[in-house]
Amino acid sequence: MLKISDKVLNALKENKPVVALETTIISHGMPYPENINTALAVEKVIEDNGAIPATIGIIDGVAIIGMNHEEIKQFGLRKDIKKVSRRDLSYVYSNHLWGATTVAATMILAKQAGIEVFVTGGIGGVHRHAQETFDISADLEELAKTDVTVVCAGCKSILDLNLTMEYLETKGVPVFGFKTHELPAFYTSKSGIYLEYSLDDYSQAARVIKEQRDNNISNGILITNPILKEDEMDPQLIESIIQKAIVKANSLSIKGKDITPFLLKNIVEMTNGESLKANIALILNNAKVGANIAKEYAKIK
Ligand code: PSU
Ligand code: MN
Repeated sequence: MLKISDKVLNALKENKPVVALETTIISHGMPYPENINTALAVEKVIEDNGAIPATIGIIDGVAIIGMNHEEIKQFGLRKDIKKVSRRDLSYVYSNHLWGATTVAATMILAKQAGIEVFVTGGIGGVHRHAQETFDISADLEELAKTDVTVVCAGCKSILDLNLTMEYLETKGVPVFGFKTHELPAFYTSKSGIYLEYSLDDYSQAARVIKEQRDNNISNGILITNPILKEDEMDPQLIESIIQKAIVKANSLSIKGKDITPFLLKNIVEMTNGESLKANIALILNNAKVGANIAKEYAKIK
């Protein structure tokens, strides 16, 4: 069912640290050519930090664990790639389509391949006004049931971060700040939301993962790693742009799976690429942290 690259397969057999990466961020999350350059740069950071990257997506209906550079480039170029979350998997498999996996679908495939640590930029969450729209990302449901650790820069404030935290609490998902007690808000390091648990270093993160798995507490773990100070955006600027993007999405009746890509694209345009720069910087930083957590976990698991 899965096509695991030789490199990733060998690494898994030898208990070397492997880090999963998603493809929706390439096909639907960033413009060309930054999408491809970033995906390749993220892989390089993971390698430079001593782990093996496994970019995950679906090619002609086959789930690939560990894409080569040519395949990654295709995800940045092709226009016929579906955004694939849990519910889309069987359709895309059975119709031999190309699918870019979201956080949710990447978690499913990482788990199936035996990969514990997954690095991304930001996860989906509870959208603003979800009380009326019911728009809650399937990423949260996946964190509630799939045994994978997701390293991200928190949630984008296109979402309602307070509601997202409540949802994760209800679902029993442990949320950690990496060297912080404040939930990062993707483009900025601060959200005003207190996190009870902060991880001081990579080995503490690895020990948490080990306890979760050894005790069969079956669900995901969320590690939030704040964007670096020098890469942060002005909180007021980004908030006003997010509000404008949401108004535009509503006025065009954008719905369902199209909302997040629409907002991301419009935010990049309205910030003249400044948000893209922040996005790239934070994911490279997450790659470093995730690779080192995977390395520590491989030592003790
Ligand atoms: N946030 C980003 N970039 C992204 C996404 C979210 O900053 O590319 C993508 C991820 O793949 C995530 C998905 O899993 O959007 C969530 O989509 P939705 O809100 O439709 O669940
Ligand atoms: Mn949604």
